[in-house]
Amino acid sequence: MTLGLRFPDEFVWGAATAAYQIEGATRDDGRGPSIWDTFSRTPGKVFAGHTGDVACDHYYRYADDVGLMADIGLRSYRFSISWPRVKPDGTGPVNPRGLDFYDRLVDTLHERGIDPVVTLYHWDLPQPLEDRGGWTARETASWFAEYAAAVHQRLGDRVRVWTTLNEPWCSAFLGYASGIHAPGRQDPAAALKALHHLLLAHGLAAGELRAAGAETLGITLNPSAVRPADPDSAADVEAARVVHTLSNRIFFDPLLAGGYPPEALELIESLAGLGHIHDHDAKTIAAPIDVLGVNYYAPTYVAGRKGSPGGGPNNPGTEGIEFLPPSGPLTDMGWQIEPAGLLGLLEQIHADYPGTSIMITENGAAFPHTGPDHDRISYVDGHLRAVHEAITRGVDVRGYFLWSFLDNFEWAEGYAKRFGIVHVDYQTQVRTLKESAHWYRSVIARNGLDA
Ligand code: GBH
Repeated sequence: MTLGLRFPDEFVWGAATAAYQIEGATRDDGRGPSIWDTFSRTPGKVFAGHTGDVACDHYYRYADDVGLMADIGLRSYRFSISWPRVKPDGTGPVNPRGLDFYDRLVDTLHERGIDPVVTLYHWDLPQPLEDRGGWTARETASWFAEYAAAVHQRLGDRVRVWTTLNEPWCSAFLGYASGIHAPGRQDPAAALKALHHLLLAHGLAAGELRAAGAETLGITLNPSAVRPADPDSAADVEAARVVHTLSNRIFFDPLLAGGYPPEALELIESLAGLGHIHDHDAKTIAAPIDVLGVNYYAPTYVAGRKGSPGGGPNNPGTEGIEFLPPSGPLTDMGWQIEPAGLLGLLEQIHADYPGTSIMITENGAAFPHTGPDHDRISYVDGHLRAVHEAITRGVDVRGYFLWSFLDNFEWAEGYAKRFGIVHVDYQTQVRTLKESAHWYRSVIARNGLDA
């Protein structure tokens, strides 16, 4: 018998969710409206007009859900806090009943021996703040830091790991450039201002959390694994470098290397000016972090092609670069399945930002709920092998959070796409462990995979 692939003893095995995607109870206990409540009610924005009003009803079923997590053997659970539950107006007084929910959740997790990992912002901006400019307004960054401090004050004695934002690329570009996510604005200048204010929000909140004694601090990004269509073509390699700079380094460098790369700054200046970037922001944004959260789903292939319109509104500055359509095996989202993309990305972060500790804060796949769950198992198995290989090559990867614990509200796709290892029947709210949940339990139990 062979031992197979074993992960480090301290490796953290978890699963992840986000507030608006699972909680429901959007009008209960004093919660205010978020931009996703508004957006999901806007005709044509979300598949079949689905909303998060009920979602998985996790707000009321959290205790049973934590029981299922314990059945699966999760050591850690990554969830997000709903800003509009904690501060219904976004700023101003705390709504204690909103915090009570997370208090109960955290206590229940501890009772089952599951370590909570908190994300402070997973896209549900309080609508009153969007009405005041949303992420295009500098004040939003300060309000976020105040909210973060309020959450830490209540939960800081029981939560060790804190991350500020989930995927600010999505908040900025999907929210304000292409508009496929809330608030649905389509203005490249607004997107680049939002990007800066999101980074600033992270930095200010990191300062608050550190001062309050947070043990482990970080942020979660969704870096693109950008690959040249033809690695032997100089034009394609250059195209990959440009996209890596404008969609990845535009986040990595301010956070980890003290400032925007010059090419990114040129793009920002040409589209939005530089008036929104203040002298001390670079220092604030570069507040030291303990862990970088990486979410990875699929690679991005690009080619240098003169005359190509580029990657569309989510990728300003990429004229002359073609974004290739996904090919080979795809998930139900139409995303290309390629674990090597994750390995390459991890090695690149390790090489360019040495000493960075990484957690895979999301990885997983949507597949329809028909027949066996082999596709999801094979997706996760393949990506775990990539993570293991990265660790073998010296990358400091501390843990893996499977997206997602439950089937849930998949943003613009509504409930049509199922990422869960636990099936949710939305008519009855009955949960059923999928084959992938049983498989994941055995992975966790033996801290690794068969050879
Ligand atoms: C994550 O987003 C989210 O954090 C999570 O809430 C969500 O449920 C999960 O993944 C599954 O979607 O064609 O321009 O959109 C992933 C977001 C989706 C961002 C794919 C990049 C491709 C570029 N990513 N997207 S674009």
